[in-house]
Amino acid sequence: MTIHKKFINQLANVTSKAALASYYLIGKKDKISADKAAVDSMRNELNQLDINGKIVIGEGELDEAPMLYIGEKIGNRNGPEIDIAVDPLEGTNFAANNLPGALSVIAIAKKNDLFNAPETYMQKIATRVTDSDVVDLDFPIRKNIFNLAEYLNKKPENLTACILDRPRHKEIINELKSLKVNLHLISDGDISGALMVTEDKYKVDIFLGIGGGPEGVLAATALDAYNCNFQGRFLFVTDKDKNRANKMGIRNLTKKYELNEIVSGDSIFCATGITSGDLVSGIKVEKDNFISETLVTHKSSGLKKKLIKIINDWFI
Ligand code: VTB
Repeated sequence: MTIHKKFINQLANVTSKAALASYYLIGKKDKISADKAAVDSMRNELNQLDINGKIVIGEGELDEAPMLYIGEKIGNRNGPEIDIAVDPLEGTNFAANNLPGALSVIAIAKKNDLFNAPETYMQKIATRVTDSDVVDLDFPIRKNIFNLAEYLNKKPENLTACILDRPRHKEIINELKSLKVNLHLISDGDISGALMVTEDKYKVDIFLGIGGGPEGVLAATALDAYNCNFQGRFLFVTDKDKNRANKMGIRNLTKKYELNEIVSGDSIFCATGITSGDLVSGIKVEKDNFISETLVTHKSSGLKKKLIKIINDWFI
């Protein structure tokens, strides 16, 4: 089943309004309020859509998140059964500190086509290479870099790798440095990081490292529309993580997931800029209007473009 095109515009409205809701809190040093504003807006807007939706990736489990929690039913029930992944404010630090790259993100697929991801870390790798056996989550870094260099007809020192700047990545970063690979280190926001491999203009050849599992699933949805490659492995470390995985029906806790096991079938992805970043511009104010920019992908129609929307203040 393909997802009707009408949802493209509707979802871009949902993320645009969520982005505007947290835009008012940019630079206020208050991550929680900025997140809450985006969550409230997104939930309100989603509930008006003609869908029979379920949140499969959201703000957490019911006991920790009262809104947009995993399993919450959403929409007015008059429409197709849809699984929804949301990150109403991706990059809470960016928004709170008025830094580039805060986004409001959503992805939808037909019921059961989107992986029901727990709130754990995920080991990830993404490139534009679709041939198998060139880049793999389980290959040593060195092998991935040499294979990728050969495949792209470049030298390792002409490759760029994007990775979250975290102590847990010390070894990977040192290995990349020893191979003379250029680094694009990001402080947060690894949905954008992963999407840097989609187009030449971002000058990133490979994205890798450990980040949020939910962010991995959201990124995979857009990467699928760009025909890029993504692999992910959830990291279930604590007993709580393992129990959650069990409850979700995940039996093999160390499984490496291919992109199409994370998102199968058709999907729509929307990411609206709150503050301007690599991917999209942030909310702009012009006279009485707010202007938003949203990166939209729709797998089945091959759509990959940026939508500009004018949102009137009284709309929210
Ligand atoms: C990433 C990134 C997020 O968390 O998933 C990261 O996309 C992973 O967690 O923007 P740590 O911060 O614990 O490394 C964020 O940076 C914040 O949610």
